[in-house]
Amino acid sequence: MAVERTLSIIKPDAVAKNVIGEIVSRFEKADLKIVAMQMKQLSKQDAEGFYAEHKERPFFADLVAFMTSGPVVVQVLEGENAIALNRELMGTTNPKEAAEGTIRRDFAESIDANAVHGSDSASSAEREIAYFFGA
Ligand code: IDP
Repeated sequence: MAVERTLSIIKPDAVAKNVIGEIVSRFEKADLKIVAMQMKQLSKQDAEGFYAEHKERPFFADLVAFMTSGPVVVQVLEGENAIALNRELMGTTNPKEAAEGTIRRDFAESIDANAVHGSDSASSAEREIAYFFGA
């Protein structure tokens, strides 16, 4: 398996709940290394650009409002199979359907406030890492 990098965001709901450390600890216990990390208040423009692929979806305005409602923690995770591994640790988009022991099952309330973001493919990871951290 290849060593990959993926972009993770701890979303405003999880930051507000004081579980940054618990979430980061799950990444570390799964052998993902935090190779970059930044706490950031996203602007409307930051959030709209990041989620541009969803701009025609009915939930886009709510998603942008939520992502700018408080600080987030943006990280680059590195490790074997990091993209799929992070998605596995996160659980499904809707926390009510997420498997036991996943981050979303344990820390998220709803499909809008679902604790974490993780790149879903190698091409998204590349674009998303560059979006926040440059080359
Ligand atoms: P993902 O975060 O699990 O990759 P995506 O389909 O890429 O899910 O959607 C991005 C984000 O948009 C989700 O994490 C969630 O916060 C929000 N979202 C997705 N689908 C819905 C929906 O049907 N209603 C409200 N928010 C949604």
